[in-house]
Amino acid sequence: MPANLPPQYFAAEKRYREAKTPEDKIKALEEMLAIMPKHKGTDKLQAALRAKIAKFRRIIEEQKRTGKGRYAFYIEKEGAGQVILVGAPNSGKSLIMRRLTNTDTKVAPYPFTTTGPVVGMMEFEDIKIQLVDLPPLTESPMPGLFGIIHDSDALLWIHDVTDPNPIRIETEKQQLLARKPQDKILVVINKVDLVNPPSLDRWRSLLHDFKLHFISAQTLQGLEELRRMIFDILAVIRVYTKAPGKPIEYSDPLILPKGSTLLDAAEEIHKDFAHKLKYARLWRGTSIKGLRVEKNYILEDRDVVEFHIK
Ligand SMILES: Nc1nc2c(ncn2[C@@H]2O[C@H](COP(=O)(O)OP(=O)(O)OP(=O)(O)O)[C@@H](O)[C@H]2O)c(=O)[nH]1
Ligand SMILES: [Mg+2]
Repeated sequence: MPANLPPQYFAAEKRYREAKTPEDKIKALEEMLAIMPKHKGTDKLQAALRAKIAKFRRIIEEQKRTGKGRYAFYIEKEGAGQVILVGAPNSGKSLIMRRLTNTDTKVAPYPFTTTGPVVGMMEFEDIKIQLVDLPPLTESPMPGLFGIIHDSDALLWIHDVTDPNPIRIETEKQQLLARKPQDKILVVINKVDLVNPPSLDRWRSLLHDFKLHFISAQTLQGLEELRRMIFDILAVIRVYTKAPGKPIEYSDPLILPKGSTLLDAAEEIHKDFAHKLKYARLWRGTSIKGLRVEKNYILEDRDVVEFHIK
């Protein structure tokens, strides 16, 4: 890696790593090429970038020819995390999606209504979480569906409350657990307006080892709590930053995995920044005000940090 690449190069490189579609990969690679100083020392790197661009162009061509492929359903992540709605035909995935995101994914009283991924953003307090509505989970689901499930950050596993079929549930459970750890799956039992509360115990015993939530997308019962539970299943925290003597930056908080340290937060901003970090002052709720904390300090959701650098 040749030295003296400008910081913009690394920003573009980050976009390249995070890009989910071959089109976006190419865009970021082209930016990296444009930013890079052109001299003998960067010849090899230039050639490597051009080879990568060519590779992604071939992938696009391939997709056009076959009309599908691994990259056909790559969904670029946006917001604080990507959460997928999966479940049997007609369980109410699309209506839940509409209620939470205001996207106009089609809802209909017959199965197999949704035929491809539909992406939308759900607001939760001061952040947005990406939701993806999918065609139903069946014995032979849409090609690429399992790839999307695998690549996501968490799953909402939706059921129609009137269909507590143990065989279907077991089949779906195997399909999902092969691709996502159990603590990243939230079970949502929908259409509770159609049954009496005592019948919900059946579901509690069928899925006792999962986090469970009962809703009606029709009457909106349980939907607001669902937003909070979706945030919780992502297992991330929001961290607000401020510079010494400046006000707190309340928009666009850093999103970090639970358990992240002060140093992780600094690295999320920039590698160089993390190198320069000395300590920080921390504000937390009404209890902690301007406490000096060191690099290995574990942050919590809604912490405010003021970075002090060398
Ligand atoms: N009574 C009642 N009906 C609901 C509820 N949620 C969804 N429905 C109805 O159930 C039917 C199926 O809803 P969809 O949202 O299209 O179901 P889906 O899971 O997206 O279906 P596919 O795309 O085919 O997999 C529609 O007629 C909805 O109006 C609910 O909470 N209560
Ligand atoms: Mg649907």
